[in-house]
Amino acid sequence: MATSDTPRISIVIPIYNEEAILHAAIVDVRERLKPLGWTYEIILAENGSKDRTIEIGRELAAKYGDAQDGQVKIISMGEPNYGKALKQGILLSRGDLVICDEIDLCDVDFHRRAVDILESGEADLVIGSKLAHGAEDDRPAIRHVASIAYSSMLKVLLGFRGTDTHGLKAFRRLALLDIVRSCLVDKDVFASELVIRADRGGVRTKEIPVRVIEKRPPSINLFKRVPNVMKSVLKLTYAIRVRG
Ligand SMILES: Nc1nc2c(ncn2[C@@H]2O[C@H](COP(=O)(O)OP(=O)(O)OP(=O)(O)O)[C@@H](O)[C@H]2O)c(=O)[nH]1
Ligand SMILES: [Mg+2]
Repeated sequence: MATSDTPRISIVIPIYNEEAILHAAIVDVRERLKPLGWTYEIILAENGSKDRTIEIGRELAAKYGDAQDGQVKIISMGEPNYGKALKQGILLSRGDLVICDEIDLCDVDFHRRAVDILESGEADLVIGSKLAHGAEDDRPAIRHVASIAYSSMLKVLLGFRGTDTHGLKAFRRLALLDIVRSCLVDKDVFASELVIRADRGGVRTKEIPVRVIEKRPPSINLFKRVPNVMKSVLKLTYAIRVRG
Protein backbone atom coordinates (compact mmCIF):
# COMPACT_ATOMS: atom_id res chain seq x y z
CA MET A 1 0.00 0.00 0.00
CA ALA A 2 1.31 3.47 -0.81
CA THR A 3 2.35 5.50 2.22
CA SER A 4 3.29 9.16 2.37
CA ASP A 5 6.98 8.27 2.12
CA THR A 6 6.50 6.04 -0.94
CA PRO A 7 8.19 7.69 -3.93
CA ARG A 8 6.01 8.40 -6.94
CA ILE A 9 8.76 7.36 -9.33
CA SER A 10 11.45 4.65 -9.19
CA ILE A 11 14.46 4.99 -11.46
CA VAL A 12 16.23 1.66 -11.96
CA ILE A 13 19.81 1.71 -13.24
CA PRO A 14 21.75 -1.54 -13.79
CA ILE A 15 25.46 -0.97 -13.15
CA TYR A 16 28.56 -3.03 -13.80
CA ASN A 17 32.18 -1.90 -13.45
CA GLU A 18 31.20 1.77 -13.48
CA GLU A 19 33.66 3.21 -10.93
CA ALA A 20 34.79 5.87 -13.40
CA ILE A 21 31.38 7.55 -13.82
CA LEU A 22 29.02 6.27 -11.11
CA HIS A 23 29.48 8.99 -8.49
CA ALA A 24 29.43 11.92 -10.90
CA ALA A 25 26.48 10.48 -12.88
CA ILE A 26 24.30 10.10 -9.78
CA VAL A 27 25.16 13.50 -8.31
CA ASP A 28 24.48 15.06 -11.70
CA VAL A 29 21.18 13.27 -12.39
CA ARG A 30 19.86 14.17 -8.90
CA GLU A 31 20.78 17.80 -9.59
CA ARG A 32 19.00 17.78 -12.95
CA LEU A 33 15.90 16.08 -11.51
CA LYS A 34 15.57 18.62 -8.69
CA PRO A 35 13.71 21.30 -10.70
CA LEU A 36 11.05 18.72 -11.66
CA GLY A 37 9.94 18.49 -8.00
CA TRP A 38 9.34 14.73 -8.13
CA THR A 39 9.41 12.33 -5.21
CA TYR A 40 11.57 9.54 -6.55
CA GLU A 41 14.08 6.87 -5.64
CA ILE A 42 17.09 5.64 -7.59
CA ILE A 43 17.77 1.91 -7.45
CA LEU A 44 21.26 0.90 -8.55
CA ALA A 45 21.12 -2.76 -9.59
CA GLU A 46 24.64 -4.12 -9.58
CA ASN A 47 26.08 -7.57 -10.21
CA GLY A 48 29.54 -8.96 -10.88
CA SER A 49 31.62 -5.77 -10.70
CA LYS A 50 35.34 -6.25 -10.15
CA ASP A 51 36.17 -2.61 -9.53
CA ARG A 52 35.01 -0.12 -6.82
CA THR A 53 31.44 0.12 -8.18
CA ILE A 54 29.82 -1.53 -5.14
CA GLU A 55 31.81 0.59 -2.70
CA ILE A 56 30.91 3.82 -4.52
CA GLY A 57 27.27 2.71 -4.78
CA ARG A 58 27.18 2.08 -1.04
CA GLU A 59 28.71 5.50 -0.36
CA LEU A 60 25.98 7.08 -2.50
CA ALA A 61 23.29 5.04 -0.74
CA ALA A 62 24.64 6.19 2.63
CA LYS A 63 24.85 9.81 1.52
CA TYR A 64 21.37 9.91 0.00
CA GLY A 65 19.74 7.12 2.01
CA ASP A 66 17.45 9.44 3.96
CA ALA A 67 16.71 11.91 1.18
CA GLN A 68 13.00 12.71 0.88
CA ASP A 69 13.37 12.86 -2.86
CA GLY A 70 16.20 11.20 -4.72
CA GLN A 71 16.86 8.46 -2.19
CA VAL A 72 19.57 6.15 -3.54
CA LYS A 73 19.61 2.39 -2.93
CA ILE A 74 21.94 -0.29 -4.18
CA ILE A 75 21.32 -3.98 -4.62
CA SER A 76 24.19 -6.25 -5.46
CA MET A 77 24.16 -9.91 -6.36
CA GLY A 78 26.27 -12.57 -8.10
CA GLU A 79 27.58 -12.83 -11.62
CA PRO A 80 27.40 -10.08 -14.28
CA ASN A 81 23.86 -10.21 -15.68
CA TYR A 82 22.20 -7.06 -17.00
CA GLY A 83 18.72 -8.57 -17.32
CA LYS A 84 18.69 -10.19 -13.90
CA ALA A 85 19.81 -6.94 -12.27
CA LEU A 86 17.20 -4.90 -14.15
CA LYS A 87 14.44 -7.37 -13.26
CA GLN A 88 15.42 -7.37 -9.56
CA GLY A 89 15.53 -3.59 -9.55
CA ILE A 90 12.05 -3.35 -11.09
CA LEU A 91 10.64 -5.87 -8.61
CA LEU A 92 12.04 -3.79 -5.73
CA SER A 93 10.64 -0.55 -7.10
CA ARG A 94 7.92 1.13 -5.07
CA GLY A 95 6.87 4.01 -7.32
CA ASP A 96 3.66 4.07 -9.37
CA LEU A 97 5.94 4.80 -12.30
CA VAL A 98 9.19 3.01 -13.08
CA ILE A 99 11.91 4.42 -15.33
CA CYS A 100 14.71 2.15 -16.59
CA ASP A 101 17.86 4.08 -17.41
CA GLU A 102 21.56 3.38 -17.97
CA ILE A 103 24.35 5.03 -16.02
CA ASP A 104 26.12 6.27 -19.15
CA LEU A 105 22.91 7.94 -20.36
CA CYS A 106 20.92 9.29 -17.37
CA ASP A 107 18.62 11.02 -19.83
CA VAL A 108 16.45 13.40 -17.77
CA ASP A 109 14.80 14.74 -20.92
CA PHE A 110 13.50 11.21 -21.58
CA HIS A 111 12.40 10.91 -17.92
CA ARG A 112 10.37 14.10 -18.18
CA ARG A 113 8.76 13.30 -21.53
CA ALA A 114 7.97 9.71 -20.51
CA VAL A 115 6.39 10.71 -17.19
CA ASP A 116 4.24 13.32 -18.99
CA ILE A 117 2.95 10.60 -21.36
CA LEU A 118 2.30 8.08 -18.56
CA GLU A 119 0.52 10.67 -16.46
CA SER A 120 -1.62 11.88 -19.35
CA GLY A 121 -2.92 8.30 -19.65
CA GLU A 122 -1.85 8.10 -23.30
CA ALA A 123 0.24 4.93 -22.72
CA ASP A 124 1.29 2.53 -19.97
CA LEU A 125 4.72 1.86 -21.46
CA VAL A 126 7.03 4.39 -23.08
CA ILE A 127 10.08 3.24 -25.05
CA GLY A 128 12.94 5.62 -25.76
CA SER A 129 14.03 4.56 -29.23
CA LYS A 130 17.42 5.36 -30.70
CA LEU A 131 16.20 4.06 -34.08
CA ALA A 132 12.81 5.75 -34.47
CA HIS A 133 12.26 8.67 -36.85
CA GLY A 134 13.68 11.80 -35.21
CA ALA A 135 16.15 9.94 -32.97
CA GLU A 136 19.83 10.84 -32.88
CA ASP A 137 22.31 8.06 -32.27
CA ASP A 138 25.75 9.46 -31.54
CA ARG A 139 27.25 6.01 -31.00
CA PRO A 140 29.74 4.64 -33.57
CA ALA A 141 28.03 3.59 -36.84
CA ILE A 142 28.81 -0.10 -36.27
CA ARG A 143 26.77 -0.10 -33.04
CA HIS A 144 23.91 1.74 -34.74
CA VAL A 145 23.88 -0.86 -37.53
CA ALA A 146 24.08 -3.69 -34.95
CA SER A 147 21.02 -2.25 -33.16
CA ILE A 148 19.08 -2.14 -36.46
CA ALA A 149 20.09 -5.74 -37.23
CA TYR A 150 19.04 -6.84 -33.74
CA SER A 151 15.61 -5.18 -33.97
CA SER A 152 15.11 -6.64 -37.46
CA MET A 153 15.86 -10.09 -36.08
CA LEU A 154 13.21 -9.59 -33.38
CA LYS A 155 10.78 -8.47 -36.08
CA VAL A 156 11.35 -11.60 -38.17
CA LEU A 157 11.50 -14.12 -35.33
CA LEU A 158 8.93 -12.67 -32.95
CA GLY A 159 6.83 -10.22 -34.91
CA PHE A 160 8.15 -7.25 -32.93
CA ARG A 161 6.36 -4.14 -34.17
CA GLY A 162 8.51 -1.35 -32.73
CA THR A 163 11.98 -0.09 -33.60
CA ASP A 164 13.98 -0.62 -30.38
CA THR A 165 13.73 -2.76 -27.26
CA HIS A 166 16.99 -1.86 -25.57
CA GLY A 167 17.81 1.04 -23.36
CA LEU A 168 15.41 3.64 -22.00
CA LYS A 169 11.91 2.74 -20.98
CA ALA A 170 9.29 3.89 -18.49
CA PHE A 171 6.03 2.31 -17.40
CA ARG A 172 3.17 2.22 -14.98
CA ARG A 173 4.45 -0.35 -12.50
CA LEU A 174 1.23 -2.25 -11.90
CA ALA A 175 0.49 -2.49 -15.63
CA LEU A 176 3.78 -4.33 -16.26
CA LEU A 177 4.51 -6.19 -13.04
CA ASP A 178 3.02 -9.56 -14.04
CA ILE A 179 4.75 -9.35 -17.41
CA VAL A 180 8.09 -8.62 -15.73
CA ARG A 181 7.59 -11.66 -13.49
CA SER A 182 6.68 -13.87 -16.46
CA CYS A 183 9.89 -13.13 -18.38
CA LEU A 184 12.08 -16.22 -18.78
CA VAL A 185 15.36 -14.99 -20.27
CA ASP A 186 17.92 -12.80 -18.58
CA LYS A 187 21.20 -11.14 -19.63
CA ASP A 188 20.96 -8.61 -22.49
CA VAL A 189 17.74 -10.06 -23.91
CA PHE A 190 15.49 -9.56 -20.84
CA ALA A 191 14.77 -6.00 -21.97
CA SER A 192 13.57 -7.30 -25.35
CA GLU A 193 11.43 -10.00 -23.77
CA LEU A 194 9.76 -7.41 -21.56
CA VAL A 195 8.92 -5.11 -24.49
CA ILE A 196 7.78 -7.95 -26.78
CA ARG A 197 5.61 -9.58 -24.10
CA ALA A 198 4.08 -6.19 -23.34
CA ASP A 199 3.31 -5.69 -27.04
CA ARG A 200 1.80 -9.16 -27.37
CA GLY A 201 -0.14 -8.66 -24.15
CA GLY A 202 -1.82 -5.53 -25.50
CA VAL A 203 -0.07 -3.03 -23.19
CA ARG A 204 -0.62 0.47 -24.56
CA THR A 205 2.87 1.41 -25.73
CA LYS A 206 4.35 4.57 -27.20
CA GLU A 207 7.80 4.88 -28.69
CA ILE A 208 9.50 8.25 -28.56
CA PRO A 209 12.76 9.16 -30.30
CA VAL A 210 15.74 9.87 -28.06
CA ARG A 211 19.21 11.27 -28.53
CA VAL A 212 21.85 8.82 -27.37
CA ILE A 213 25.01 10.43 -26.08
CA GLU A 214 27.03 7.99 -23.99
CA LYS A 215 29.33 9.23 -21.24
CA ARG A 216 31.77 6.43 -22.21
CA PRO A 217 31.95 3.48 -24.64
CA PRO A 218 30.43 0.20 -23.33
CA SER A 219 32.72 -2.01 -21.26
CA ILE A 220 31.94 -5.16 -23.27
CA ASN A 221 33.08 -5.32 -26.88
CA LEU A 222 30.20 -5.54 -29.38
CA PHE A 223 31.57 -8.61 -31.15
CA LYS A 224 32.12 -10.48 -27.88
CA ARG A 225 28.42 -9.96 -27.07
CA VAL A 226 27.13 -11.44 -30.32
CA PRO A 227 27.30 -15.21 -29.51
CA ASN A 228 25.55 -14.77 -26.16
CA VAL A 229 22.91 -12.48 -27.62
CA MET A 230 22.22 -14.96 -30.45
CA LYS A 231 21.83 -17.80 -27.95
CA SER A 232 19.49 -15.70 -25.78
CA VAL A 233 17.40 -14.63 -28.79
CA LEU A 234 16.88 -18.28 -29.76
CA LYS A 235 15.92 -19.03 -26.14
CA LEU A 236 13.51 -16.09 -26.24
CA THR A 237 11.99 -17.28 -29.52
CA TYR A 238 11.42 -20.70 -27.95
CA ALA A 239 10.07 -19.12 -24.74
CA ILE A 240 7.55 -16.95 -26.58
CA ARG A 241 6.64 -19.02 -29.66
CA VAL A 242 6.59 -22.46 -27.99
CA ARG A 243 5.97 -21.93 -24.28
CA GLY A 244 3.92 -18.78 -24.78
N1 LIG B 1 24.08 -5.05 -13.24
C1 LIG B 1 24.63 -5.05 -14.46
N2 LIG B 1 24.63 -3.94 -15.22
C2 LIG B 1 25.20 -3.98 -16.44
C3 LIG B 1 25.81 -5.15 -16.96
N3 LIG B 1 26.30 -4.86 -18.20
C4 LIG B 1 26.01 -3.55 -18.43
N4 LIG B 1 25.36 -3.01 -17.36
C5 LIG B 1 24.88 -1.66 -17.20
O1 LIG B 1 23.91 -1.44 -18.21
C6 LIG B 1 23.99 -0.10 -18.71
C7 LIG B 1 24.26 -0.11 -20.22
O2 LIG B 1 25.51 -0.77 -20.44
P1 LIG B 1 26.52 -0.35 -21.61
O3 LIG B 1 27.84 -0.98 -21.26
O4 LIG B 1 26.47 1.13 -21.82
O5 LIG B 1 25.96 -1.14 -22.85
P2 LIG B 1 25.25 -0.60 -24.16
O6 LIG B 1 25.71 -1.44 -25.27
O7 LIG B 1 25.35 0.87 -24.29
O8 LIG B 1 23.78 -0.96 -23.83
P3 LIG B 1 22.62 -1.16 -24.88
O9 LIG B 1 22.93 -0.34 -26.09
O10 LIG B 1 21.41 -0.72 -24.13
O11 LIG B 1 22.65 -2.63 -25.16
C8 LIG B 1 25.06 0.59 -17.88
O12 LIG B 1 24.46 1.26 -16.82
C9 LIG B 1 25.93 -0.58 -17.42
O13 LIG B 1 26.63 -0.32 -16.22
C10 LIG B 1 25.80 -6.33 -16.13
O14 LIG B 1 26.32 -7.41 -16.47
N5 LIG B 1 25.20 -6.23 -14.90
MG1 LIG C 1 25.88 2.42 -23.23
